[in-house]
Amino acid sequence: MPVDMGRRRIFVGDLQGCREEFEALLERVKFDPSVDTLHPVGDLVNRGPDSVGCLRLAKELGAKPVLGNHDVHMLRQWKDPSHRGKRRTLHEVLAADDGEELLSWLAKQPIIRGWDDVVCVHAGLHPGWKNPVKKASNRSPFDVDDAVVEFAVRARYCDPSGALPKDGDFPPPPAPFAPWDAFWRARENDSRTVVFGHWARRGLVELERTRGLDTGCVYGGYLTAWIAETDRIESVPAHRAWHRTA
Ligand SMILES: [Mn+2]
Repeated sequence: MPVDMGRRRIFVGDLQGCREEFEALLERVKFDPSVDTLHPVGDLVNRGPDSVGCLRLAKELGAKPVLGNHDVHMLRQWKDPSHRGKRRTLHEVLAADDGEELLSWLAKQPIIRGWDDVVCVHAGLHPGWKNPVKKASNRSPFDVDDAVVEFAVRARYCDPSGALPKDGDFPPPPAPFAPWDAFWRARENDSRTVVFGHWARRGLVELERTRGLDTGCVYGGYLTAWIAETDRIESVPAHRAWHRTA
């Protein structure tokens, strides 16, 4: 496919409320909303200092994100007052004049987006999903099977059947578990590149047909963008560590 510099898809790693760095990254890539499209790879909110600012800026710029586990969690709490967990970020957003609008906008975003050459998901794609894009694109997570949502927004390691390790992701589970994207690269007759976030401990991933963009900005690392048309990585340093590493 010919490179069209006029219309770039700019994928942005986990924002987690890092609004200042989001603005700095937009400067760095010379984002032009009249021609470029911004695709945050999920986890726009939580942990960092300005979740509201990140949502507002993304919405104003016409961004087309996928949702991450933190986004889905906040939206579930918004829809269901009995939903478990701390509600601090939800309260922050609801305290803003435009909070309800921001939440409604976020709730319309899917967990997977796809093009002829790229698939975008927050965490991972299940090895058994023959057509991951059809599974969940253009639909709110509330219209998608919970098991599909959970894998897409949380997976790191899985086995060839897509089962997740019982003891979690750290320390890394032994074979046959592998980072889910190993199974993506093993797919035959699929030339699409998958772009994702969610895995700050692993950091930047640049493997064949695989781009991982969570470089831990909220922990004091970097905020990273991938420009699909030119296959370029750009990043800006965190202004400080906003949250301790888990
Ligand atoms: Mn995440």
